[in-house]
Amino acid sequence: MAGFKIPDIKYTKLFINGDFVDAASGKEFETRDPRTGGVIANIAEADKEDVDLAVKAAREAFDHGPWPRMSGYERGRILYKFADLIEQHIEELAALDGIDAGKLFEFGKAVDIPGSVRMLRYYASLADKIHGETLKMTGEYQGYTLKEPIGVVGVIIPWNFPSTMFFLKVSPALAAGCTVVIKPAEQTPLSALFYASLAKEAGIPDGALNVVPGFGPTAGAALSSHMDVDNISFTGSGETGRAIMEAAAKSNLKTVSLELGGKSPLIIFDDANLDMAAGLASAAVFFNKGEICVAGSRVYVQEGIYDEFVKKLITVAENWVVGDPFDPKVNMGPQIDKVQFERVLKYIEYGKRDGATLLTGGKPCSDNGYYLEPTIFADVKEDMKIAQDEIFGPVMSLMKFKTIEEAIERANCTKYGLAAGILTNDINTANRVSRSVRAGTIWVNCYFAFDADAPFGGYKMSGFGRDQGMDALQKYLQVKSVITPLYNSPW
Ligand code: TXE
Repeated sequence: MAGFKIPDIKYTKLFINGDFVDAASGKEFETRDPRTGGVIANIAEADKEDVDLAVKAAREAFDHGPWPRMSGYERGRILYKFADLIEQHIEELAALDGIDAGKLFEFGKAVDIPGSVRMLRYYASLADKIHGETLKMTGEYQGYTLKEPIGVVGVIIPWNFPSTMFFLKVSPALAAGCTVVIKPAEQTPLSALFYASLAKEAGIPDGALNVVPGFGPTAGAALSSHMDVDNISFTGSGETGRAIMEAAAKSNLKTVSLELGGKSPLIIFDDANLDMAAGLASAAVFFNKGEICVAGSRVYVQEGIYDEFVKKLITVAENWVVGDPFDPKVNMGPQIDKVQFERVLKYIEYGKRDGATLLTGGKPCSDNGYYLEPTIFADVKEDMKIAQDEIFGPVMSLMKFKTIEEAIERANCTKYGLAAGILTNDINTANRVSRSVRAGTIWVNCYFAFDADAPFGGYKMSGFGRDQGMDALQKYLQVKSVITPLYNSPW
């Protein structure tokens, strides 16, 4: 931890119409450090009145402001500048996510923040490449389509990847020419407010990007039920996803996209390299303390390698270093908060109660903060809660299988369909499983291979709509058909 300095907290107010302002109610809430449970800062707490002001500013910026009207090239230039400014503050931003979310500082510096910069640049480069089509039509008419920004976009994000989530949603929405009101998770408002200040410095016009930290049932609900919000882009729990869809349906029928987590299978075939498999399987579920929607939390191992694999897996898991996320030797920091910490412990109890075998871990590993041991259960059955529910913590369910048919069937037997991993050297096996597992992302001989260019989202109850790639841009665009007579008007 030598040389590391906790940054000053510069931004604690709501960011509305280009200014940092207090909440209308004057209320504040505490954001806490999961390493200790202690308070980091008091943050202005947005409620309905503040969301109304933010939406009003975004509406005005959309209906009359320069952002949707400037050329895509100009918008792209401003987004590139925003990306450059973020790049100048990588260390500070990684530190903010480190104290707010318990995320590994070195990883944040190397991956989370640079990945957010890359995301922004990817969409900056697309801002002047938003095209419609020429319509041939039949008879007397010709036409073309215009791709127009959808309007005011409401964004609601969780706490597990505060920076990545911010740019996953905000970059394509802004590139499309939309204006945005974003509500970061109440656990992690710090980096989002910093990004607001950098957006202003980059030249994003007032009202085009508003940041309203607050709680779900108040600020989040006000945004999703707002009559002047045209689209909501959400990542979080299934329960909240349903509430958001309901609010959209009951208000103005705004379009919605939902990314709702998963229970992703990792399938390891007999021919896989065992050392690679043990390392990858551990990382797939212990990375980011298991607080990742694509965690490979169900690990299926073919019977021929099972016993040897388990020995290697336990060794890797027991050498996984849990501790302060600012220590470069550490692999896993604390769970986000007391609620999640206790929820994971409850699932560990369910595992024991339902008859799974606890191979390693299963306990808190510090008196202070929310640290948990990497935990592995074997002999897990498909109908156990630990095999079906998203735990969102460092808990692996290990299962043995015989044939490829069985692996496919079991991989598909949850309500989720976000991602899956396959480890094999047989191309036919890889191809067959890739096409048979119902999930939005399939990683073959890798895991967590994210890229701005690769669409990401769910099948089944993992949600709908895609983040990343060209597909994400389409979420924030309307298609308009313009039709004219080919020669003389028949009217
Ligand atoms: O999620 P919520 P929570 C899963 C994971 C985790 C569980 C609960 O299994 O254990 O969800 O986490 C806002 N209207 N995921 O309680 O409530 C909230 O303020 C509008 C998976 O943190 O979904 C926050 O900004 N918004 C996931 C955001 O929704 C509302 C990541 C997410 O919080 C709202 C996080 C409402 N009524 C949790 N209620 C993933 N897919 O990666 C809450 N919010």
